[in-house]
Amino acid sequence: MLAAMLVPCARAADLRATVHDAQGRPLGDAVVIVVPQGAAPPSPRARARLEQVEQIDLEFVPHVKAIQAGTAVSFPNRDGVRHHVYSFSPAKRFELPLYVGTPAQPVVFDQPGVVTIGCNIHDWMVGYIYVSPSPHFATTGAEGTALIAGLPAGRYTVRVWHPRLTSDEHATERRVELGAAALAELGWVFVLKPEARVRRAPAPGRAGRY
Ligand SMILES: [Cu+2]
Repeated sequence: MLAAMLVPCARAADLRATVHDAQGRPLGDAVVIVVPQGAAPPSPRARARLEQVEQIDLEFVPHVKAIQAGTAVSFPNRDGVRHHVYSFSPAKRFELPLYVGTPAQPVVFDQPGVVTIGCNIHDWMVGYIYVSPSPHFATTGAEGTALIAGLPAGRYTVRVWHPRLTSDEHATERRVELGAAALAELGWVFVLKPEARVRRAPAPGRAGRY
């Protein structure tokens, strides 16, 4: 057993996170971030990956996108109308002036933090890019669970971010020690802010009017 523990990555552990709201409903779009404690092994640079956040039926898809710091994201517009995507968030200010199709240059997110994105034309459009300092993260699906697989045995802090959290994400922190080839389960229950959308998107069939 001890020998196995001394060989990094020999047998990885998995972490399953479950998130519910105060009414007991599973919560999707929650980002679970797993950060190695202490002397972190050198974090692999974000693979030179290109991720995307689409605009479909006048909404950002996905509504919450988690990436590792250093990742580039493109913003393909799948609608028949122009969008003007921007963010004023300190972690990344950018602007993609009115466009159709896919802007030529993806946006690189190199600073960890939450980046709120909007559209100048359709002010109900809101989305979030969570830029993780750690390569280990996942987003919960509609069933409220996220699996972070392949974690080297060791100690971690685990925290959760969601756009409707009422507290700072660091207040959600838990510490966990993962053995080799183990499955750890952690659960959170959150009281949430009401959904703060300015107004709903019109039905997709009416999109041509905007
Ligand atoms: Cu728009």
